[in-house]
Amino acid sequence: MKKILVANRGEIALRVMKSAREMGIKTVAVFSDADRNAPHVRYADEAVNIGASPSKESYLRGDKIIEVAKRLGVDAIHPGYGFLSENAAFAKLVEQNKITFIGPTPEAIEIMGSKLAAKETVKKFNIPMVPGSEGAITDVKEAKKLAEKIGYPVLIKASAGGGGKGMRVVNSADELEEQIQRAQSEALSAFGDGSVFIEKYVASPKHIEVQILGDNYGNIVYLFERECSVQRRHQKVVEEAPSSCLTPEKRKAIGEAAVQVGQSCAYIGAGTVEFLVDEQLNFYFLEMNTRLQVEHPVTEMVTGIDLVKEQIKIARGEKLSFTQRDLQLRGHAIELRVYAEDPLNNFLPDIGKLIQYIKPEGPGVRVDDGYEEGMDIPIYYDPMLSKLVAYGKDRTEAIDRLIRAIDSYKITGVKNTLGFGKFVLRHPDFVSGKFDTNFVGKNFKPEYLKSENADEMEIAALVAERIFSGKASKNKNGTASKHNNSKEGVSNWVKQRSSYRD
Ligand code: MV4
Repeated sequence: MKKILVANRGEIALRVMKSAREMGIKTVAVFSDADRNAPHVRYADEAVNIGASPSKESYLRGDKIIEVAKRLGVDAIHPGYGFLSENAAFAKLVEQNKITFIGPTPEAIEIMGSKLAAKETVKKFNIPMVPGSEGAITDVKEAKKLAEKIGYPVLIKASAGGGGKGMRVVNSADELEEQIQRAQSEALSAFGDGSVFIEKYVASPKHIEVQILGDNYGNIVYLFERECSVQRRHQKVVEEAPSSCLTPEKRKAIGEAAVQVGQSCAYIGAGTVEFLVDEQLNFYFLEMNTRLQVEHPVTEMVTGIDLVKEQIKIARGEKLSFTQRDLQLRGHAIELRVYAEDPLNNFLPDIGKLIQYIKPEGPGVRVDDGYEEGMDIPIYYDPMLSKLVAYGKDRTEAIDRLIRAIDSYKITGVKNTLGFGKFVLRHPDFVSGKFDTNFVGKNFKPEYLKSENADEMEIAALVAERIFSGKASKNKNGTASKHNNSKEGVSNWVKQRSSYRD
């Protein structure tokens, strides 16, 4: 493998090219009009414009990308995440053109792209799954019986849905029929597949996913888990490895379950198996993502393994060079996704010129990004500016380093979520590890980021932190007060320094 085309943009295109370069492999960038001057274009050995700015006319044009690959004598295509990464037809077309697809087989992509097919495939392996319907709902009466049996609330999910799209919570039998019909017609128009199914609704789950790697010889290992519960409307905000809620025994059990999910579809390459974890630490298989994920760096930092290199080696036909026993967790890593969004205005994407862009540095800090000072942030793509990752010997050191990095990250010109990230990292429930997927909805109010006086709020923050960690004053009942949303007290344990935003 001498030359790889990266069918992506931004930070992940750069990330992939860096590993390729370390391996002595030449790189080809493709780019849209909006990305003409993007760093991934300059970093690559060759770069080709593949069309207009909208993704549909460029990064989603599999036909054009393959044409470029053939013209430039490319050996393999890495799809990154998003765009064509989980498109089975594209993976197939790549292989039909005698180019290596750096990823799983089209068959595995296809199976795991359907939640129903995934559950069906995994069933033979005794993987715990949330109680629910077998197959798509075809008969409302039967669905009602089942819902009665598993107990309300139930959740209706679209088989082809992803990232929470097409999900509906149903609280009682009299809503069920209407909600099923709505979900079906919505799924049909959104995904071209109207199949929906029901599951018992787990009200306050944690979201934990397991990284796996499989080679062409049937070897599959797990690279431990990532805790991804801190998310806002299905957009992940903070991810960490390992999860502070798992015991070594649970970690092994969930890891081995993930490997079995991989075995169920003869998985090759890097993949992620998603689980819901309830308050009793029962875990349930949700779905599998057949790509390299955004949050892969935290796994790299705690395992010391370069996941992109492993993907490339596997695609070259090499055997995994390590076994499960060789893999060890070391330290703790936390990633903050920095978005060009305005937390004070419902996280509306913000575009414009990056007037100042100065990255944090220092021990244990990694920044994966795809923009530079002076660049325009285009409106056409995902608003993620960068991933700020901190590593420490333990969780406390990782948090401290990440906050230190946030404080020295200078971004002006576009509104961003650095201050929001600091809010999360300093929140007592985050610090204590007592959080689930409801964390942001339950705890965040935009007022917490608003202040005229940064210094004053820094002090308020410190005081609040002490109160909530139980180190200082107790309330009248003699108990350290749990979170309250009043303006005085907590309201601003986080105050972003005014330099974060313009
Ligand atoms: C669930 C659930 C509760 N009960 N399934 C959301 C995205 C999709 N991958 C699965 N999701 C969920 N499935 C049952 N039976 C709650 C969620 C969920 C969620 C899952 C992972 C991460 C964040 C989430 C936020 C809200 C709901």
